[in-house]
Amino acid sequence: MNIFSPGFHGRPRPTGDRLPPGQYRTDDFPVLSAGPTPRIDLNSWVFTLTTETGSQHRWSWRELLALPQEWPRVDIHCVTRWTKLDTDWQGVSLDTLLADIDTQAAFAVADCYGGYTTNLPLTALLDGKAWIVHSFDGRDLAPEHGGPARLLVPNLYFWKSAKWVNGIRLLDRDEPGFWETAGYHDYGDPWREQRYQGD
Ligand SMILES: Nc1nc2c(c(=O)[nH]1)N[C@H]1C(S)=C(S)[C@@H](COP(=O)(O)O)O[C@H]1N2
Ligand SMILES: [Mo]
Repeated sequence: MNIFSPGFHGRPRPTGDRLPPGQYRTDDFPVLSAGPTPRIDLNSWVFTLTTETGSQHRWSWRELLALPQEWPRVDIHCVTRWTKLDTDWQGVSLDTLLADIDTQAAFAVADCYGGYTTNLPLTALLDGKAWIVHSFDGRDLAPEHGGPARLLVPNLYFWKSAKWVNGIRLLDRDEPGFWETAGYHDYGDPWREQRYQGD
């Protein structure tokens, strides 16, 4: 089963139309990390979803891989102005992880091994817009790019795609993450050029 990139319809748009304002295209894959790359043993890896009432749902590495897999092909946009087109990933949709979760929350924070955080409205994670990915270009996701697993939210600037993700907290109130606290935009839509608070 192969699931093609949702969100884009019809034949691919010409490259120029796929560059958000102020972005340039690169075929490299730059590494941007605010700290050292954590090394995570797959035997102890765990992903924890915590709802606004404090109930927790956990998946081990084996349990993550046993869930239905998807193969999103998406464009990614870093706030430092590079855009990489047609990146290929494999992972589990947040729709799958959230399917049986009872929540009224409107907000989410992604937590990571190493301590990085980023916030999103819960709607940004639903309806085929976000995945926990563990492979890139047909190979295990490299540690510097967030392996063993990262969040992938291609509709938003790439700082929202938390590397080494180990949990998502669902919250009633918005709670700014690492870059958002430092002045980056709360939502971060590249097509509206929401780079900094106030954009
Ligand atoms: N845990 C964690 N996730 C992170 C970051 C980070 O420093 N730590 N940097 C963010 C930023 S600013 C970007 S642009 C992308 C970079 O991902 P890459 O290094 O795979 O290109 O990861 C995002 N996720
Ligand atoms: Mo970034």
